[in-house]
Amino acid sequence: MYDVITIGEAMVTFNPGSTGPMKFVNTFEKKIGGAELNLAIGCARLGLKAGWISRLGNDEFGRYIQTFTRGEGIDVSQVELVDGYPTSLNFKEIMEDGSVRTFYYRDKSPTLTLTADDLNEKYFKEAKILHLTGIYPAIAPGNIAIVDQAIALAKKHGLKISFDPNIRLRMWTKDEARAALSRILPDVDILLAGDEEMDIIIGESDPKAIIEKVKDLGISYIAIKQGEKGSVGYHNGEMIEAASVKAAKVVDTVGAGDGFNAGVLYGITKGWPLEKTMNFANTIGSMVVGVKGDNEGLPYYEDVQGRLGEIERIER
Ligand code: KDG
Repeated sequence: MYDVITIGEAMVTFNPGSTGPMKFVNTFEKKIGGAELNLAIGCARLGLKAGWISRLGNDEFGRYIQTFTRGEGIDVSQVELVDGYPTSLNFKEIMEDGSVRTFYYRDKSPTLTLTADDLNEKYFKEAKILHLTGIYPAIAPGNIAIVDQAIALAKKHGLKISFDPNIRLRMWTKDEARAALSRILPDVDILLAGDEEMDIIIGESDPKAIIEKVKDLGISYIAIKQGEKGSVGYHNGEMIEAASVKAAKVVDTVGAGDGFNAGVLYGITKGWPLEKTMNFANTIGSMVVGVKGDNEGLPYYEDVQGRLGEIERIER
């Protein structure tokens, strides 16, 4: 049984060897990125069973991502390496304050070869949560049909649907994002969204106003991310404003939201109270920003316990 399954694209991510404008960066480190895969890695490191549905290029980069993912203990039985579609790339620019710009080379994404018929019903039957993002439908308009089929299978087999809009304005316009993502919202059970993203989708950025609007759609678990301001959670009539956890140092903000999401899904899976879940998720977000890379900073469960002071961290 999988705690979480997810669908999406991963890319080889080239992290700059120095901070500052990318045109002056001369060395890059080969890493891996992709919001859905980051989420799966975050869940697996915490101890959940995760599965990833995807397509990679039948090339060295595709094999690298597949091997890495398998090494993280994530099920890759639904990942195929396809000919004629090179594995996508993402180059990152990181400024001194940790802020990031990304430059994608993903126009011929291997995930374009995935069809709705490729979704394996048995896989959905064996899972508890389906996690979706707004990145996958932004790759190509045809992916919306695959998302629809995934939602249909999830509903048929009683999975909870978790959703992070992850709006990437390098991939589509605000109007396109709003049209596609507002269609998904009524099917969502667990919403994990940034306040600015919800402004694009429903025209509200205040967490309380967002919660009021989306709970009427039937979304039962809501976590609104506000970056340095912390997050606001809602479940079963209870609302919690969870203060942000100060990061020791911010070196790379990418992946913090995916880490937060993994923390919320972990808390939900374990049946934790809302407050504990939100603090746990905020703590993970603060740990991710201290490490360069989209998923390298995602902690193991004991690391979070150490950060929360629940266990003693023995250094030597
Ligand atoms: O959430 C982090 C992702 O944005 C990053 O790993 C790369 O998937 C990515 C994207 O499309 O930006």
